[in-house]
Amino acid sequence: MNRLLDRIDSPRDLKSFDMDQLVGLCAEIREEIIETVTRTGGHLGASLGAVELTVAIHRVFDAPRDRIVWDVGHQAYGHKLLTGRRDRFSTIRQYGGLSGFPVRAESEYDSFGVAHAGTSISAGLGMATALDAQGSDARVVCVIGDGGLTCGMAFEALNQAGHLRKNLIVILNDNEWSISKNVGALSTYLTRLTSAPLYRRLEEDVWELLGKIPMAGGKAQEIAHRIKESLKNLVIPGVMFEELGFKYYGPIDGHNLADVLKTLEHLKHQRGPVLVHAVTEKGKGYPFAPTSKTRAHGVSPPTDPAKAKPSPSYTRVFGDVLIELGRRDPRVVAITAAMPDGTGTGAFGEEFPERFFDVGIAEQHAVTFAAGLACEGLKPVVAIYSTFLQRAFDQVVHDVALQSLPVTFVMDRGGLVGDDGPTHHGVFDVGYLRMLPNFVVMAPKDENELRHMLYTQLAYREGPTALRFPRGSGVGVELDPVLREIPIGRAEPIRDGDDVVFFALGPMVQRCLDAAALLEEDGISAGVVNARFVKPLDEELIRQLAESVGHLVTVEEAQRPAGFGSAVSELLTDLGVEDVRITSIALPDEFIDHGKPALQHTKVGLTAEAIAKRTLDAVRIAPVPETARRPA
Ligand SMILES: Cc1ncc(C[n+]2csc(CCOP(=O)(O)OP(=O)(O)O)c2C)c(N)n1
Repeated sequence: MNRLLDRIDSPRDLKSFDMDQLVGLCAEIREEIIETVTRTGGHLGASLGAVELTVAIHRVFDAPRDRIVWDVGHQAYGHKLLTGRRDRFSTIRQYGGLSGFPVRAESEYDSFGVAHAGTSISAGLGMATALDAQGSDARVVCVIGDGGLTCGMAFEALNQAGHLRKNLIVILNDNEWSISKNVGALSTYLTRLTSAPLYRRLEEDVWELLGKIPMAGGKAQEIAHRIKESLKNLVIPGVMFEELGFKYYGPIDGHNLADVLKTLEHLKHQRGPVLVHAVTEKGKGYPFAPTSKTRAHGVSPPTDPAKAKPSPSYTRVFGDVLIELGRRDPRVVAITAAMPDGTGTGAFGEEFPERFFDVGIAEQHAVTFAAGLACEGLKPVVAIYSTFLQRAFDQVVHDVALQSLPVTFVMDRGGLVGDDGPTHHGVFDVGYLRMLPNFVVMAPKDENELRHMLYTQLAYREGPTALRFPRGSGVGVELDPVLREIPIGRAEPIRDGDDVVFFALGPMVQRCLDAAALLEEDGISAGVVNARFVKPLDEELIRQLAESVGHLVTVEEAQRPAGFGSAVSELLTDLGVEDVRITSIALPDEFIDHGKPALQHTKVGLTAEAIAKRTLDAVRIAPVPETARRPA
């Protein structure tokens, strides 16, 4: 096969391409992305929408000397194809293969690691400032979506960039879509900018004019600039970016390669901060994108039709019970940070539009907004992925916990998430929430318990509560018809055992039941307790079992430092319980690579077999002496 793409081992190779070849290259990149990603699964829509921008950036700038900083990084598949990773592209998001996001350790062309939104302008500004200080004239190009621009930190960065006036090029890739349709006043504003035909035409005229008038002492440029300023204000009252100190170019058609190239060539030599507003179409070239609710933001690999239909996901069960509880109590309101579908809250929003808030990619604001709602007697449910709540830690501490406001946090993707990898694992939440005074933190053993827990959270008015559940299908258990409150801080003993007792958190309960069955074959009698609560702990039960059995094994899919196991150890120390052995099975103090969840669980020792083996070793190495045990 004689593809243009196969001639590109580094961006240098596309410098010699003529315009027809560049256009052909764009088509091939699209084809390659669609062909591969519909097989492997991954972020499709964003990368397809950014193909021409990617080719133009690599044509005009000299990466890696010039720094390209992607926001979120899910649109960088084309960039990976052009920067020496074409041969490994089919391994994307698979264990040992390419990451689905830019990673500094993966390539010198990935100038900044990313996957959470809104970081590009801050990182780019830092680089531009450092390069300037070192006397380098290397350029920094940040590419941020209209969704990413709803992040508070993107504005914090614009604010400083307009003030510092370093050379920084920001490309705003505006496709009007976040994961779902972008929302908010900023989105409306961008639409106004892009649908102001008079301004666009006049802008082009001024551009032309600038090219034609001989630059006599900068006078013509100055006049043209003044014309441009006044015309602009005629149509759009103050282009916000210009007010913030950026030179604003656009809107341009982000799929018109010639236009994009011309604009970037022009800007390459501009001084100070500039922003190019490129209008693109998310999912461009993928036939199913226009009818997809998310413009093909992400696609899953094809499923095996022979496989049994999976049980409904935890997300789905949560979304359903939220609606049920919303029907019962008009004070229940739901908040998402740009992820109505991902968090399962979209259906609640359709039924109760006035009680549903998509705040944009603004987790910090989401949390403090919820705090305000709680102050006035509403029952806000912040539905969020565990990994994204990290961004709002201070808001959780300062605005919610400190004032003990009854905000309900529901954290999806608690635990290892698979193909998205370390940027998306929800493994720190147990640690960062259990340390906070006033918080109740819980994890259900299955989707049925999840429903009771949400009911419990909304009934609890004394302070904030957090619930964490894993990505993916539930266990497949029956759902109780009647919801009930679970006593706060009460664990659930499930299986008796004389030699050792598992204290398991969330989905690890089932894993420990399987491990207990395996241990029985080795003559070890293992009990299992569904811990339910990370905070407050069931002191009485922990003390009693520590004293009667003498060996507790805590099992959690969260970081070991500061995790649930640490909490149990701290408690036993505080209670002065001696002669007890504690084995803590949790995630190691490292970032876990992307790959399939089953493989990740094997790697970290969280399969039933690994849990059983670890426990057997612990029991055999030093059995608890009979004398250390007291009757229950
Ligand atoms: C802090 C944070 N919150 C949520 C997400 C989940 N997320 C991934 S991509 C995305 C939408 C990004 O929209 P935009 O920047 O416009 O890029 P597009 O996908 O439209 O190209 C969201 C909300 C994230 N990556 N980071």
